[in-house]
Amino acid sequence: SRPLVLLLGDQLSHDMASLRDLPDDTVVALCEVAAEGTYVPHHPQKIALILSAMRHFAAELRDRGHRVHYSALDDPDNAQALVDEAERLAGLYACDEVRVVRPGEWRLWQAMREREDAALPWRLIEDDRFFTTPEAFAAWARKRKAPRMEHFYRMMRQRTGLLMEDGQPAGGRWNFDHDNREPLSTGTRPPPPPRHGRDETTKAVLALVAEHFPAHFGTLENFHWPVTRRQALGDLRHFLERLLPDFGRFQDAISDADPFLFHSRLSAALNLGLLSPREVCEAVEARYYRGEAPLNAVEGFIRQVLGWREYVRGLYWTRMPDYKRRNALGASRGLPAAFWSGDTELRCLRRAIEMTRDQAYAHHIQRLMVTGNFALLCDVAPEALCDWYLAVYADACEWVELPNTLGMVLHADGGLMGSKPYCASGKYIDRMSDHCRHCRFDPKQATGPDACPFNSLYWAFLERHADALSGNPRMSLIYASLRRMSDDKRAAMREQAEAFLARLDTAPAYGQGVHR
Ligand code: FAD
Ligand code: DLZ
Repeated sequence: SRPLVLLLGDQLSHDMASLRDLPDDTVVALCEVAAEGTYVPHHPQKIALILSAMRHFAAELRDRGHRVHYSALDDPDNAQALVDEAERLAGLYACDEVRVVRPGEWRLWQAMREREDAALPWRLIEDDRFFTTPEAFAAWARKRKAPRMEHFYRMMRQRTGLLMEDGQPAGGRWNFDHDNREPLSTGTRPPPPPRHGRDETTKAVLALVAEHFPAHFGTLENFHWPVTRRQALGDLRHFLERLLPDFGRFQDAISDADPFLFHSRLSAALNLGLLSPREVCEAVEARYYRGEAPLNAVEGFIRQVLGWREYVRGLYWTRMPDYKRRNALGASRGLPAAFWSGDTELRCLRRAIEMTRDQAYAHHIQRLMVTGNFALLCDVAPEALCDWYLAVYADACEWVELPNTLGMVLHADGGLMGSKPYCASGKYIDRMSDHCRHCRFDPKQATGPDACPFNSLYWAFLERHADALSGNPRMSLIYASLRRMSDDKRAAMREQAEAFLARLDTAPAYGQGVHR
């Protein structure tokens, strides 16, 4: 056969299954297309990262002797959609099939699968860059009534041997989360992230993105993402040497000034394929055995990559396409307009959105407990919120974004991702961050003009969704507190929340407004 190999923008690994055992002279195609840049309004840094990484990867493939066709965004013949462009190139090079590894999104997978029996057949190949496959995950999940990340993670630890000693978890426990909840102590200054030089390729891409996507939310100024494996390995080294020892204890901390703290910033490089999850986990594990990083940090990190990252992917591929339509709490509000403008008096929310705009990044706790928690408490519709998270982060791919947003944040999957919603009041944000001291609202007040809106929103949310949530054993303490409250207090809180929600501007859906 004479295949055309299509490599997608998040398939930038030299050991991709689609690059193995190729007939001589096979054309490997990478295609920049407008459709992928605009199906949600991606952050300009995310588009620039992907296009620059694709261009660098194409050059590396040529250096390794591959025959590469690179479709640039402004090529006049470009069909501007992945399937159409690949089929155009297959015609151009007289190929008789298109080979591609499973893409990271259902919509593309579906479009490609529909062509498996076409005159020009598409051959879909399994992605083996992960620790597990959707098929193996499905087999594991089938045996369980209620699949839980924790059980999956333990099985994966045993299967990979990561942090295992004679069949037992290192340190005698599977989980060190309770050591990983410190707020940032005064005077702790995390080192700034590495800054990679911008070569001519990256400069050209930054100019192209500025020209083609001028209305997308987000700035390009702080573009420091690694666009090659070499740069990504530099970021990994920086993480191992400078950040990992404190990664655990400050994992849940939030800072008004620092977007990155001790987080690795490796998600984008992992998702594009510049780094493999296995090499990253093994490098982190080695630091523990060399006595260079504590177990709570190392286990905390491996739990995220070997546990959560693989679990959400398994859930995505075994539950789609129905998963995307789940809305267990019946949420229907549009996206708050402040998510695009940053224009809000809630300091924590404003800073998370500003950091997102400036860095195409916010760390996990900001995504979950600030923007996510706010959207949950306001009953924002899953579709509106998912489109936002998919657009604004450099690391966003639907297979990982959707379960985190729809499941973990909004509890819209009825409890598959988390056994209870991660809802919290202003008290949590005050404990974990220094935002409140810069905020005009008081986290200790629940009603009145100076009260932190998170407080009344929190109690009103619990009251509104009591039918769905109060029977949950993990929510029983909190519902007991709600019941102990006087009727007057509950009513005052409800009124305060309703007044806030009535004033909350929502943004027009994508395509009906400008996202700046
Ligand atoms: P670190 O804190 O250094 O964590 C290490 C690594 O663990 C990350 O690089 C990532 O690969 C993995 N990881 C951590 N948490 C998760 C998680 N919950 N699910 C899957 N992997 C995880 N991550 C994405 O890669 N893409 C997304 O589109 C994405 N969307 C999210 C949306 C929401 C609403 C939430 C709450 C989380 C989302 N996450 C997503 C997970 C997590 O927030 C990011 O992986 C993390 O913030 C990336 O920064 P980091 O590399 O510095 O992570
Ligand atoms: C996100 C993205 C963007 C902005 N542009 C491209 C592109 O021009 N060409 C491409 O192959 N991939 C791009 N991507 C990544 C794809 O959207 C990604 O491969 C799918 O979402 C599946 O994960």
